[in-house]
Amino acid sequence: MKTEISEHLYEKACKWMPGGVNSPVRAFRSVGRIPFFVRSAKGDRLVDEDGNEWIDYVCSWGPGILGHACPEVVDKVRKAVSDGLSFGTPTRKEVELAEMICGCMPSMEKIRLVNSGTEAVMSAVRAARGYTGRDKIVKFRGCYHGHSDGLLVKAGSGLLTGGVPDSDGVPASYTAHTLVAPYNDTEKVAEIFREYGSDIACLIVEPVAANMGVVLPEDGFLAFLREITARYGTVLIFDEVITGFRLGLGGAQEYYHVRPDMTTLGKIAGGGMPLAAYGGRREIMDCISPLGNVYQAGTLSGNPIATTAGIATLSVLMNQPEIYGQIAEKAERLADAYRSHSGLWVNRVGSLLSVFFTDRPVQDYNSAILSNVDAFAAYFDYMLENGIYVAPSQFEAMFVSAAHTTDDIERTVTCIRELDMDKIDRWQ
Ligand code: KE4
Repeated sequence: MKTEISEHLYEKACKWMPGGVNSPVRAFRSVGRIPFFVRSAKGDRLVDEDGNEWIDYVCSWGPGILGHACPEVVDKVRKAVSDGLSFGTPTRKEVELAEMICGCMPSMEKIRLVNSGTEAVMSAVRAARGYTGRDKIVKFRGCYHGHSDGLLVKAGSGLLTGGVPDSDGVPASYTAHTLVAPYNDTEKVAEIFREYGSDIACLIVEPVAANMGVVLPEDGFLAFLREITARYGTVLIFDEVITGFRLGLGGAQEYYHVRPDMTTLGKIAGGGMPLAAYGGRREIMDCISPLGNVYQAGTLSGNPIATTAGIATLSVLMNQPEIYGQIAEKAERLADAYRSHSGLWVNRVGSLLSVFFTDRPVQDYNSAILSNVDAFAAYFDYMLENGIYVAPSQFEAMFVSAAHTTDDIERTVTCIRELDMDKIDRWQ
């Protein structure tokens, strides 16, 4: 594998950008490699600056459900750019995209378009606090909701105390109202509500966790969260930045038949362009400026190019809903291959999956971190040497797109089945 150009670019990148990247996970630090620099992508393939080509199972961390440079999307974007890039005024496309999203997710009676998942979550939490007049929020260990201060938290000592910042630069006072529980642990959630229920503005959850690797909600977990939040007048927020339009047009809330009060979206909703959204019950969203007193704004919110990509992407998915069954089948082919090895644990829902290097079930953060990250790094190298790019971290997800060809899936299946677990151990 030639790497000279990527190495040269990385050296320059490190001079101008922290870690040479604009988002930490891209730096490949947890797999101990220098990252490759992508020149172009088409369908299920990435091509880097040295000409290496990979079958891509990261899909830009989820947006690429149709594959890269999907003609139905790129053609529309290409035309849109000739009409101007940004106006800072209302546009027809914002209305069209809002109608499409709210039509797919009826719990989103009103919506606000923003530029990133972080911004969507930060704004949704502010809206929930403004609507309830309460301060505390509940999140789950191992769930990631973007990098806004109050959500960069791990559990404090004991589960009922305020969160401890996960990051430097976040004052402890910014996370004191953030309570953390283990994912899938209804008992601990009930304890938190018994202690703080009347002061909890919102509970935010990834309905399928995908930031500790993919961890599925146990039967009844989401329904329990719906019941207890309703009982205490707490706003239930589903962070569907990953699962939205990934598990189906109605996201995880349709898949698991649980209706949240608010939802955050990103990634697929913008077709890979910087577009995200938050929305929910009308009475909550009407608290948002200029109607209400919860302030939120954005120069490029609802940008005409990003909305074009979002509309085009959702149009393809709405016109070809069979895509969801097809990509789920492809993902199951991969999961089945991983299961052929002892010492691996696979979690999959639809076209979203993770393989963990542990032989024990992975149902929350504490079980996920038992995975052997050195073995994962050796597996990552093996896959890359075989022309296959999976997420460069044990605690990320694998995505399958409509563009993954049968040949590439079968090539990946063969590669997985031929994984030599003994050699992986020696590779560590
Ligand atoms: P962004 O601000 O990165 O657009 O979205 C934040 C976010 C919010 N909620 C969920 C459930 C998310 O998964 C994310 C971001 N996901 C990561 C991948 N695990 C983005 C990749 C990265 O950070 O570079």
